[in-house]
Amino acid sequence: MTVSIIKRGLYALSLARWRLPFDASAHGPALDHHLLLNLWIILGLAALAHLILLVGLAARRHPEATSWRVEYLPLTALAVLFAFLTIRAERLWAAERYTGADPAALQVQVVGEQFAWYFRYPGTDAIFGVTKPQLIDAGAGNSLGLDPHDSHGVDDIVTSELVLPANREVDLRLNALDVIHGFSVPEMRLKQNAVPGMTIHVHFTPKMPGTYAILCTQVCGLGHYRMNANLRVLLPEQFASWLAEKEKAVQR
Ligand SMILES: [Cu+2]
Repeated sequence: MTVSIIKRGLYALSLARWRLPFDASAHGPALDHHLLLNLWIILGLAALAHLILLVGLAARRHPEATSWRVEYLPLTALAVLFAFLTIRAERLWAAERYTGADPAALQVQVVGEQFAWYFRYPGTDAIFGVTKPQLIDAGAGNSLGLDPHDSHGVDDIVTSELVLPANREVDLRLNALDVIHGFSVPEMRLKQNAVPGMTIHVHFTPKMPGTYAILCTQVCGLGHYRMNANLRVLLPEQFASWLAEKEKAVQR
């Protein structure tokens, strides 16, 4: 007990808690690099601005000596710099995560509902079955409202944990049943709202096997604090046997 309090205290005082979370996705390092580049540039500019301020305070005033260059050249340089950073960020995040998913990517539906996450795999036919809001009955084990008469839906697998294979692209489709929820996995550098009435695709490739926390980052109601789940990244062969077992259970 005392040891853990001391450990926590040391952690709170150390620099480690300021570091980014562990990076377990293929696209993460490029995003982290860009984020740190932004922070270093801002730090440099903040220092420079204070230096200019101090020099300006100390120097004598010569209003007639100021040139338009003093004002407009730094302004232009800053505009170009921020445009570069913004376009690069847009390419790294918006362009790469939302479009251009591999057609062979693993398809998984992620559904947020007060206050749980559900994950659906399309099963052996690789096609998601039809869902109907009027069929939703969590008590009867049909949290997503799967239509029992739809042949594509009978092999669908619904789980409360997200299980994925390492090194294979995953195409997530995000939905919400009631209010806006925020699907977030810090170690996978993923964060996207799930919005009622919309299907939002996000694709990524997990690299490191392990267990990671899935959080809800929108205050979605009184039980928001307990709206979490696990992402388990397995080796491809472990994932294949996990999926086969789930498929067998569904067909029974
Ligand atoms: Cu939520």
